[in-house]
Amino acid sequence: MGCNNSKSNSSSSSGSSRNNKLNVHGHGEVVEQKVTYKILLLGDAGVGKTSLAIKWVDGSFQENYIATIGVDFKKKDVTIDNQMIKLQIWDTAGQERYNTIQATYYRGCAGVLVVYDMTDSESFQNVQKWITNIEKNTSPQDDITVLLVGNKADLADERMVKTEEANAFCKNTSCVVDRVFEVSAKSGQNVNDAFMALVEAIHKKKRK
Ligand SMILES: Nc1nc2c(ncn2[C@@H]2O[C@H](COP(=O)(O)OP(=O)(O)O)[C@@H](O)[C@H]2O)c(=O)[nH]1
Ligand SMILES: [Mg+2]
Repeated sequence: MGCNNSKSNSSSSSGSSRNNKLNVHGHGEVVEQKVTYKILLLGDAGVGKTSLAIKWVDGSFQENYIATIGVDFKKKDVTIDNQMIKLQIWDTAGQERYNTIQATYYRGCAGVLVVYDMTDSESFQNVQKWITNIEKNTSPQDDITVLLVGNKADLADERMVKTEEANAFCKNTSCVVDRVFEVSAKSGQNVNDAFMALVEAIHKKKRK
């Protein structure tokens, strides 16, 4: 069992790198305390992981591409409670079978967005397999935070996965934030909210 219940009080410094040395200038003013969180995007091929990363970081969307961020990651800075947080967003280019993601990939990871396509019920059924993979390849000390994301909300007429069904899954699965975020990488709807909810949930734990 690789992740702690999100309601637990355990804290850990893994999954983040924190520069605890405050930069105190001559006047005793605290300038900056750097925090970096590594975030992974997991989920079946075609659910829109790459599209979500590109939408959030670059603000763009493409209808048709074999999109990969590649072996590299995207960077984005956000601010929570006046704290600047550096994010590394890792995508799983062409490794979208849950049994091919190995422990090394999770090293230093603070949080995961597990994405399904709400117009594809199989991608939702496979969410449990992604969670199992996370649990198998991480330890409770890693204290990884998981947020469930249902993508392609713009295709409302083709919806196959109910919101209540996804919320019930979240409530019954430890280490997953207790509600689903339904988003669209195409329209941008809720994309920022979903990423920020994950970062805030990670930050809340790490700060303890
Ligand atoms: N309608 C719609 N299509 C999307 C959305 N997100 C991604 N797509 C499309 O779904 C396909 C797969 O997206 P991609 O980001 O490559 O999925 P990945 O394999 O999970 O990285 C592409 O054709 C995207 O244009 C969305 O929110 N709405
Ligand atoms: Mg991709």
